[in-house]
Amino acid sequence: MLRYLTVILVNCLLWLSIEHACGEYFDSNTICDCNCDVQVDVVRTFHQELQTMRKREDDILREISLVQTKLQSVDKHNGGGKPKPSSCVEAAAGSFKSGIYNIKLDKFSATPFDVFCNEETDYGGWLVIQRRVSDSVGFYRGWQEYKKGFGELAGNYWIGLEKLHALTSSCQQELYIELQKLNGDSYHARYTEFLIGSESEGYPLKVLGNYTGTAGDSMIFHVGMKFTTRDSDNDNAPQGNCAIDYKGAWWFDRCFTSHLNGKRIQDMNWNTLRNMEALKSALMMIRPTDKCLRRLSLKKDLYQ
Ligand SMILES: [Ca+2]
Repeated sequence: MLRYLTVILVNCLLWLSIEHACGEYFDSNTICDCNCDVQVDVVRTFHQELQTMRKREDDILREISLVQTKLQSVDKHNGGGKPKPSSCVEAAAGSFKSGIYNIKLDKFSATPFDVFCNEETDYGGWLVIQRRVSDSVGFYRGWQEYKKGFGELAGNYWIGLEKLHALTSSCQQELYIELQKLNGDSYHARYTEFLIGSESEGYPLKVLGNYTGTAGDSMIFHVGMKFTTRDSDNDNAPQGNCAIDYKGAWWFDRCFTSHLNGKRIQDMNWNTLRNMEALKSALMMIRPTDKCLRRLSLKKDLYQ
């Protein structure tokens, strides 16, 4: 269309110029008394200008095509124009159903990964970081496995310290722990903040926030402690390694008031619930705080 309009415009200008060179009126009944050399020059000049304009038109069309390709690439990278969710609040926003969702965390990797989102507890949006429901998966493991994560997303599961660090340090999170006793009674412990440091720091429990709940606060004792596994002793016990002594891995001090990563279900402890009383199940979940949600909301606005 642009090329067609350009040709019409140039032809009109050419016609007017010839008309001007030949006198005020130029029709079949008028004898041309103009200088033919001038007429030829005018035609040549406009022909050259026409060629120049066509070249510019081609250049512009090429640039438009390039920009369109780049925009399509950006759309593809962002999953069809929408940014990939970075939390369960965003991922399960449309369905409100618990299950496995795909999220992306720039701080962790350019590749998205699956997480289990819980939509049952307190209006949902919780991301499961640890779950114990049976002894089908052993939790007495070394540093690399605790770093990477293990188990099954919908079953016995440990998300991995590297993801936990990325999740909690990218945007402020709260922590929800649900515990069940052998008799079936359920209890919970909730903390307004939860922040895990980096591997170079020893994945410490840096921030926990304020406690509310029914299980009692058995986690506060561990704030500031690095993570300890059977092959990486970062605890405060001068003799030995708490992870070996209690067959698990945790933010051990000397050694614990809570320990939910015991080898078997019966090795788990939450002392304020009742010291050394066996538990039936455990569930640890994180969710963006209001402060984080405001940031996510701002980020979403930028994409719209
Ligand atoms: Ca030690």
